[in-house]
Amino acid sequence: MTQIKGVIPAMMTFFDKEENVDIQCTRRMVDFMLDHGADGFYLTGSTGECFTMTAEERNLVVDTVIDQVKGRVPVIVHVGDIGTKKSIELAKHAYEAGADAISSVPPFYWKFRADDIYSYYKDISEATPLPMVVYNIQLAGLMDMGLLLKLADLPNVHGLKYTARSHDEMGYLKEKLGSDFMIYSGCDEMAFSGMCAGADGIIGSFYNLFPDLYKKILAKVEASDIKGGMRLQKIADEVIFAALKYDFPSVLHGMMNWRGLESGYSRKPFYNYEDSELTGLKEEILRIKEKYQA
Ligand code: NGF
Repeated sequence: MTQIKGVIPAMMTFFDKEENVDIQCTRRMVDFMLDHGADGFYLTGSTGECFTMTAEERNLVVDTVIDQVKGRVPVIVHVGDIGTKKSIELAKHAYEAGADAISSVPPFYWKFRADDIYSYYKDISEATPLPMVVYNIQLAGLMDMGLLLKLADLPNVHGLKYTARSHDEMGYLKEKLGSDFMIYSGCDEMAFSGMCAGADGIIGSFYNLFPDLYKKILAKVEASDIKGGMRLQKIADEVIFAALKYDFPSVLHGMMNWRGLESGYSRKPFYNYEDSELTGLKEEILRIKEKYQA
């Protein structure tokens, strides 16, 4: 697979007030993130509120972003859904639209057996020539190490997005699967640790907001500057912990607005904040800024 590395925002979906995908806003956000160092995009994942969207809407986001990116960075499209047939259709669209890779969470809600999950990934990854990035949310406990290794053996599976607060397994998998197999750390609070454990890149929600800060964290890893990297991660974490006291991902829209952007809305049932409801968060972030400037 093309070596897709670095800071990859799990892109939010930007809706207008009537809950339609806001195409102009999406284009502006692509440019904002690219101007601030994004190395790629991960579309229509959970941060992108994909499970509230129709296939047509997901495809519209994919088409819009790919058109706006114009090949400047790679685009990974999350095609996960509960039905294999639905995911295959999304994957085929991603391929035709010019995506660089696809990705998927395992099927969820019902209790699927490991063999069902294996077949799900096999069927989707065989449906297009695109490389597949398996998306493991460790907390969900749907896939164990044995299954992940079996999936990594599938011809089109070339990557793993690994969202966890510990990186022992992830580091082991990187070592075992080799340099051509891309591993992405998916927990923004643990980006520094994930990169130190051998990840090739980071995919996450807060990179919509400040990819620039995370570029600096990755540079610290590259320079083996442990103290510097930890300090920057601590700043990010304080902001993230403050933000996570609010409804997520809708709070991200409010925070993006503070970067001088009109970043649209989340879709119901996600709650949309009035700016006045976020005053406490804004003050907390200012305090964090002052603390670290001192
Ligand atoms: O939202 C989750 C839940 N994780 C995201 C990210 O891994 C999701 C993470 O950035 C993602 O990439 C996607 O949109 O599919 C968190 O929001 C962040 O670390 C704050 O906890 O696992």
